[in-house]
Amino acid sequence: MTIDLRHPLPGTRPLVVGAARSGLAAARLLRRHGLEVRVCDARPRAALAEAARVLEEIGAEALWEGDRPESLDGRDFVVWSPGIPDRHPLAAAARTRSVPVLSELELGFLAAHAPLVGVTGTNGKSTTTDLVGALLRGAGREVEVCGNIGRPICDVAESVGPAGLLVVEVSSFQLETVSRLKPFVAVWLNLGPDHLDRHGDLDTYGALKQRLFARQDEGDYAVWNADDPEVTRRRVGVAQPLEFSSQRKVDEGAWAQDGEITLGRRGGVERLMPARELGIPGPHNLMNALAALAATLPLEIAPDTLREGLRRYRGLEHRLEPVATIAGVRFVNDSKATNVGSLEVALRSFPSPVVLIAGGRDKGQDFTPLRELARRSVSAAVLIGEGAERIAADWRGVPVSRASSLAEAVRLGFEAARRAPAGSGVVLLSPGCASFDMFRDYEDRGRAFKAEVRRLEPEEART
Ligand code: UMA
Ligand code: ADP
Repeated sequence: MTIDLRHPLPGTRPLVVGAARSGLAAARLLRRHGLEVRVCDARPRAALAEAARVLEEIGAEALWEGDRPESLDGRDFVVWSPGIPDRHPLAAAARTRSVPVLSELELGFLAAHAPLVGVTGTNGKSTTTDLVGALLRGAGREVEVCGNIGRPICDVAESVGPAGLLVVEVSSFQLETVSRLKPFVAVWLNLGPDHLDRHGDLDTYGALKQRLFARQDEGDYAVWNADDPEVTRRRVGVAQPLEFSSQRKVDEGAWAQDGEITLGRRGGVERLMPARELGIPGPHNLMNALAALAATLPLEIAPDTLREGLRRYRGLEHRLEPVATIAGVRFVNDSKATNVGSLEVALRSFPSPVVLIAGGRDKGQDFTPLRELARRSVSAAVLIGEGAERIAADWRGVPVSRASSLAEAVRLGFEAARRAPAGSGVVLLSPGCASFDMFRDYEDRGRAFKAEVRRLEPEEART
């Protein structure tokens, strides 16, 4: 027997692996359909008290310290959490036993009534996903923004009707365990080195991104970055192509030329607005906006509505977010910069050299491609976390110091930036590394940074 969501499931007795946000959302969805759900997690019950309470309440079985192959016994399919690499022994055991493994993302897709707009890439996913959501909402469409952005798709998949849309941020982790995912619109923003500790090399990482497009058909749309050769050389699938570019006109899609954002569709051209009127700053955000526009083309939104939406949209917390100016020093929170590409964008965003706070969980990244840029644009770097030594080694010639906490880094950064000519000092937190060595996640790190900055204010008032 199979249970039919919108699409059939491979069985009735799932094992959900991971009891964090994705696992709990998947368990809730499956229990709503009456399946006999077992959830396992490596951590002990004491560390997951709230999850334990939720699972009890919905009537799911829980196996704590239980991410072991034996947890598969009696199970006919597995729902996988993205944070767990799929080389895990439990996934290997499932494959040996021919038990299908699907990601929480795929389960959400199978349950969804609405078509999906899926956004992937190395950087800009959250901003673009959120912006697509804002543009669609502005057009009066029923929409939920979900996925890797922090809200599991399984929590909202069934709450949007067939005329609405699910706008989903899609990570490479989620794509490790998909085989049926078929978005109506799929967007590939860019590709650069990231998550190499998990995926090994750029080609494996890129091949995972390709899976977003692999099962689309001729009625679907694929949105490609025409300026990123790493994306253009990996175009796959049969969906109708749309492109975006900040350098040249494209046949179908969105581009910027001479500062004008322009749309092209079925031979027609619409000059939308000057790029400088965008509510989010910087060339990278222009690309995000163009990608979002290209993604909305199949949805036939009126140009006036798009214009209004783009002017109003102000971006997300933790992305080059201005925090405060204290004694002439500007503090900027870019905690979401967790890889080399986003760090590069941040360093290029300031006209004069900044004091940079960087470091964190070392994902095996190479910072040498940024050495010359750092020598020009970083007056001093305060390094934190596990990645500190690698950055220091890769950036010979850049003045660096170490801090054992973010609080100390903020203090050292402030002192260094005060030495800059009046009014030009900037302390930028743009770590270029993941946060998990010192913080729960990048949001926790960003909030900690802002709290430390605020602590400087009264001190400053006393001096
Ligand atoms: N666990 C095991 N065995 C292991 C390892 C972990 O049982 O060997 C357990 C852990 O104890 C934990 C659970 O599995 O309880 C881990 O779940 P998870 O890491 O998938 O956490 P979620 O809360 O479900 O968060 C995930 C995404 N996390 C990751 O991909 C690491 C969130 O993206 C996402 O927002 C959320 O699903 C909702 O869709 C975060 C992220 O860092 C923001 N993403 C990466 C990125 O953006 O760079 C890809
Ligand atoms: P993601 O969800 O892919 O991590 P975000 O929108 O959260 O993307 O942005 C993450 C980081 O990358 C931020 O530091 C931001 O300034 C930077 N960034 C945003 N868009 C781009 C882009 N198109 N190219 C490079 N870096 C970007």
